[in-house]
Amino acid sequence: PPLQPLSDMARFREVFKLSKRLVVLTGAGISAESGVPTFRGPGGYWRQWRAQELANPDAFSANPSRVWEFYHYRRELMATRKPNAAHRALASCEERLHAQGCHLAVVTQNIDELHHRAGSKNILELHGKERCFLLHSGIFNLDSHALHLSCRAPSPDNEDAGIDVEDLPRCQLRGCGGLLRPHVVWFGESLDEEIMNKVFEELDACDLCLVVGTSSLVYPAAMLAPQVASRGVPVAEFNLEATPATTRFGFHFEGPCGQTLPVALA
Ligand code: BJW
Repeated sequence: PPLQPLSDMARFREVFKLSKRLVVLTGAGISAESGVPTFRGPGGYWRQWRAQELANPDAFSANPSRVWEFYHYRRELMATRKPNAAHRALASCEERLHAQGCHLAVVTQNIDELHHRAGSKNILELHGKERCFLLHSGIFNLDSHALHLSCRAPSPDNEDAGIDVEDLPRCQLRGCGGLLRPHVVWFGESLDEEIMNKVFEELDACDLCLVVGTSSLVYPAAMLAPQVASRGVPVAEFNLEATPATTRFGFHFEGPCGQTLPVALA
């Protein structure tokens, strides 16, 4: 693999024009220009905690109220944010390729649903969905359940509300009453096997892969694009900075992806 990836846009566009199956792997950075904080960037704190300190099952067991407040805050924040030029470039590229009998899949680590709202159709979500809850492997949509937390404002500036565990969102099916949790994949938890199988099918068949706005630090997502590169398929990274995976890729485009991606996929 090249040690110094190319940042030659004209060269990338030649490769892009010949490709028939694209996979675009996205991370929190693609939503940064929409105003959604990334995990490891400067806005990665909520109250005094880093997101990764709350996005794990131990944090939920120890303090379900705090973790619920954190997700409630993010859910409300995401609902007010809009897809940006990078999400839109992917959606219109998918539509264009589809009309030509070609194919584009978005594999996202994000739970913000901004790809859906931009109009992307072929989306595989690795880490779950912000709006759903989970219990006993049943999935509940937010709309169909009263959310007791809605009367509180879990601002980053507030103290912990210390909500009684009985008052947290509960399963309303057949008198179950169990404590619901956000339907997301936390550290130490396995990713959905069915989704991973579809992701591997897409990656095995692709002839071009884009990696957009991810630090490539969190596994197994971080290994996907390097695996594609190791079978000789061109991979292009779009990020504000180099990542631990950059040297594995053929192309690297530095800068806000809301600016670089629309040019790359025009
Ligand atoms: C821009 C930009 C702009 C900004 N334009 N760019 C192998 C080796 C080592 C460890 C492990 C391993 N396998 C498993 C592990 C353990 C663990 C792990 O990876 N730990 C590492 C930290 C070392 N992985 C797991 O536990 C995973 N499960 C698993 O592997 O199961 C099997 C297993 C079980 C038990 C034991 C062992 C194995 C699960 C991982 C789940 C991650 N979940 C979260 C929360 C999801 C829900 C939620 O949103 O709350 O997913 S954590 C968080 O990180 C979230 C993200 O999707 C994920 C990745 O972050 P992402 O998207 O890359 O964001 P950032 O902030 O890190 O980066 C943003 C990037 O954008 C930066 O590079 C910026 O420069 C860039 N950027 N603005 C372009 N405008």
